[in-house]
Amino acid sequence: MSSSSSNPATTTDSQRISASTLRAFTPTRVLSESTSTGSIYVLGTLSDSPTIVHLQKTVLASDQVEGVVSGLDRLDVFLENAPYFSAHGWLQTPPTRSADLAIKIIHPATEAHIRKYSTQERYVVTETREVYDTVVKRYIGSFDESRLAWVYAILEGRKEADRVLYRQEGEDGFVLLPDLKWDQTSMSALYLTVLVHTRRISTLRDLTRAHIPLLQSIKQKTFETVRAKYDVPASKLRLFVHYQPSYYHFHVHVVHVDHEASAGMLVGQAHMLEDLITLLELSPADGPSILAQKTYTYPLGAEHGLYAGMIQAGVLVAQPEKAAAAI
Ligand code: G7M
Repeated sequence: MSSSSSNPATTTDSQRISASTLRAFTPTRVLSESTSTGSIYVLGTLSDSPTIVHLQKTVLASDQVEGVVSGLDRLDVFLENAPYFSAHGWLQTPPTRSADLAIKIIHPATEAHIRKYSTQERYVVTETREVYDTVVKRYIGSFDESRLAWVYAILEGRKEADRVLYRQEGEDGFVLLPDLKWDQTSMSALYLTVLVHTRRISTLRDLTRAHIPLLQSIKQKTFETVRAKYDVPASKLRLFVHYQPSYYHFHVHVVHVDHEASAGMLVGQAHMLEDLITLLELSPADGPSILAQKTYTYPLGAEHGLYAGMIQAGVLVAQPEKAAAAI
């Protein structure tokens, strides 16, 4: 993400996005929205490039609550049915006040980004080992490596280096850092990511018994680091792995148990790290692991790169497309 100080509408790789850069953003359409989180993905143009902006109202952290109710600037009550009242409140605006919005920007956004964040029909697919061999493996092989640039930049210490919480070098090593999704304000929304150094594990299907020490080490170091850094005990953490993931480089999600469930935490897509370790332990000493052999059933969006292959293989039946609304 970048911006130019001389021309707010121009961006280069070495500079950053700023409020003035964003004045040149022209929205074109809403890709998707969530009424439960009050967040919205908007597609638009910035410096002639497609750009996705994700807007979400920040949550109040518990240490910010003091004085919020007693110090409101304005209150508009829109429902009065004593003892029930509903209102919109406006906070005062002292200079120290916390941010109103958590904003994520993808600039320039690729067609793959636009598809990923668009509202889409979702289907449940069942992927046997055979479907993996004939459809999924080919898709993973064709996955554009440039989409992993952000992963390699973190692993090589070129990006987000100041955010890294734990780093262990070497083929058996990994990096623990806050996920893009977490702004580090509310502990109950804690969301971290573990990225492994090895490039040999695309998905959990590639895990073997030989990876058990790596997975145990991820677990232990994550527990120790989160306890030391955030004072959150192991018993408050969910460690899980996605199948299908969005990126074919093995990573583990670390999420506070009180985090409201999002699509990526639902049954089907999320696999507890502990369960993966157990299934590897139960796998035969020689030959493919249970994780490599088993059938997986998971949700798949019609905009996902695997959708066409699943239709071709007869795993899914083609559905008519729906048009998106413009702003
Ligand atoms: O398992 P799956 O592939 O769906 O998850 C990828 C995870 O990586 C998501 O939780 C993203 O929020 C996170 N993520 C994606 N990007 C592009 C970044 C990034 O640039 N930095 C960090 N820290 N996390 C990211």
